[in-house]
Amino acid sequence: MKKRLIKIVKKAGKILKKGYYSDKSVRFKAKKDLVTIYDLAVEKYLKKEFSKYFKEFNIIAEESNNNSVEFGNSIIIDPIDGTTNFVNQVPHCAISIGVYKDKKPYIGVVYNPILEELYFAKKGFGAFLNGKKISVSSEKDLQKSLLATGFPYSSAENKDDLNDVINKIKNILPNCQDIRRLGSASIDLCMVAKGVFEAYYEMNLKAWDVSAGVLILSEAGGKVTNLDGKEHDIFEDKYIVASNGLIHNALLEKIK
Ligand code: LIP
Repeated sequence: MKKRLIKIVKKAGKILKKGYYSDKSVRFKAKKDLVTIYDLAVEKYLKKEFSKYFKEFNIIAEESNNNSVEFGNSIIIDPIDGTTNFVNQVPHCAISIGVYKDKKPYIGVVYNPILEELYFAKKGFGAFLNGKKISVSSEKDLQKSLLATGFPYSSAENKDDLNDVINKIKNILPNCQDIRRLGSASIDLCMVAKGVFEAYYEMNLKAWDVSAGVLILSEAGGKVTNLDGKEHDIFEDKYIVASNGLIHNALLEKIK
């Protein structure tokens, strides 16, 4: 499956890359949530190829109606994770593909065709960037840790979510080295996996934002939980907290 999957994702990356350097017609799904013709084109291409070659999996995809799709043996697609970056030509945008067998992560691919970076992990076989093994950082001190986060689209209308973001930053910022906001959850998780960031947290993400990144990070030696430190559920949990494992508890204490 690996070879065929990567071949398909790389081809889809050509569509993303063409769009990145072209005029895009942008539509607003919500006040802050964008979609372009390229999100739709990448998704259409991936769905066509996956249903041709991987018939044993159903498909859950960001721009599709997934109401009648039951999560189980599933391929979860985010055609462009970091659409706001894509629209504004910030080079942090990626195709994210999480392959799940019986609801358990099996393969994860995050491909950024602008920077030509392909992250790959298969359960039990480690995590790789362009074929080279990656692992999380060995930093143990939260105060020396570089973190990443994201801001939810709901902050446009939901005051509780907005206040939550601000309060968490108030608690964490004085207690770490600094905080970054790159704008693509799948890439943020991969940045923790390769040891650039010690940790990453965000609220209100969708399964397609993180379905691949969570496996890539755990295969790189990291830890992913919800706010209570329990196993993270990609469909159910409001918060994702992801780290190198070593600063996880210290971060959870500040976040809560
Ligand atoms: C986006 C994320 C981003 C997050 C947004 C959104 P999209 O994904 O990856 O980091 O802050 O809430 O979910 O919508 O570009 O696929």
